[in-house]
Amino acid sequence: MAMNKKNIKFLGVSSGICAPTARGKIGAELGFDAIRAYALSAKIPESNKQFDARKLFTKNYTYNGISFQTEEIIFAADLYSYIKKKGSFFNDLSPQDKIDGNFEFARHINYAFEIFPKIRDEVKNVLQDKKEVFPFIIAGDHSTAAATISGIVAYLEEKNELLNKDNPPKKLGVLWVDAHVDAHSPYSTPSGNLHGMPVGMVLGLTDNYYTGKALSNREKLLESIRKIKKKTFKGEWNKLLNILNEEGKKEDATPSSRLIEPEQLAFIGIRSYEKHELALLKDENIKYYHLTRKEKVKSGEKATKFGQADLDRKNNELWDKVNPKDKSHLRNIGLEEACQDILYKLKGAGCTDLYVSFDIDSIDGNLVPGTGTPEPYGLKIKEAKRILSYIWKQDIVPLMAMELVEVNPLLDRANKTAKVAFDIIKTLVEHK
Ligand SMILES: [Mn+2]
Repeated sequence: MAMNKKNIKFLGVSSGICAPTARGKIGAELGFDAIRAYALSAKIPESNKQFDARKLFTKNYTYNGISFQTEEIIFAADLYSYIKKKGSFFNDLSPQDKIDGNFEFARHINYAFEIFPKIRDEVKNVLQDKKEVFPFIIAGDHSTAAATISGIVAYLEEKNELLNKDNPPKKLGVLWVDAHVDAHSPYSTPSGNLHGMPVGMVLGLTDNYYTGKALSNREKLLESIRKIKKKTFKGEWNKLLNILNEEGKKEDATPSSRLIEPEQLAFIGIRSYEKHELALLKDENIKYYHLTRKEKVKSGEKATKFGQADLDRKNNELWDKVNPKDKSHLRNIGLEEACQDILYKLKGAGCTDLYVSFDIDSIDGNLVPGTGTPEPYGLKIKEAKRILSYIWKQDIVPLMAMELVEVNPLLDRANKTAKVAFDIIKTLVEHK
């Protein structure tokens, strides 16, 4: 049995402060509104048998035998009143960080403390609905994925308690479709942005995974600051991990467990990552299919920095150079084959249900300029749809929930990225 599509509930999680706001990139909290605005401006269909995009995110809409509902958990306005209360969004940083200026190890973690429990509880509530609802989360910055996974895991754990002992326990598999690995923690982050840490949160990372010595000058500098600041961020990070494990009330508790084990996790589309993240993937034997890493692509033109030249390029074929011997390169295996391979590995690890976290930046940055950290050489839109169609249809590890994140209309051009996001969501409606 593939995914249950009878009742789909869109959950709006409009948070955006944990993306790189320091560079003026606030705006991911408006992603859901941009997608919805695009849908609302669609043409009126000629007959009422046709799909009516204008109705998809209204209170209740039925099409093709599927009922759609929309519920908002976190609003963009919540973030703005939080900032208003603080006076400025930099005012929730610790005093030491404000003295030091631009760098902090878990920026705006106080906002995560506020919204994560709400997201976790509501995701769990929706899953407990007797009508068997499929949650489709449309979120802003990627950090909240950890709260979503926390809600799903809590739901599965409760279900396991009620299960007859002869039944195999429910176990979550997580497929991360993203340009980035998002597996940092304050112990390794180069930016301090929590949207690069949701994988680190669900794996409960409390150490820098990289043990080698090949650090850049900047990394060496950060390491020395990290040593001084560890006392501050350790407590805050542990508090966040404990919130995710529903033990948020114990202030100084050490994180009791990981939400998922590395074997329950896999990646598609990654092409921008730090040493620490790669070390984690290799050491923990985590399955991944990557695309071309930008630094390795050089043919006359500098491709190390994502710039206007990348945005203007019509396609990435010339640049997407593939080493044919690289067995983990997505282009050497094929999309469906990669998905199948990942799903059998997750199934082998005992996973019974799948969650897909789809970051819009998994798609080529040329095609989705409206996102905080666009990366070139990504998936084509058709490829992203093929991956998701395959995931929706398959019954190796059936899909129980998914999310789409990181649309930022303030960085977009004429709502282009919201249109891509909407087209991807629409695939779900059309999919037979
Ligand atoms: Mn991401």
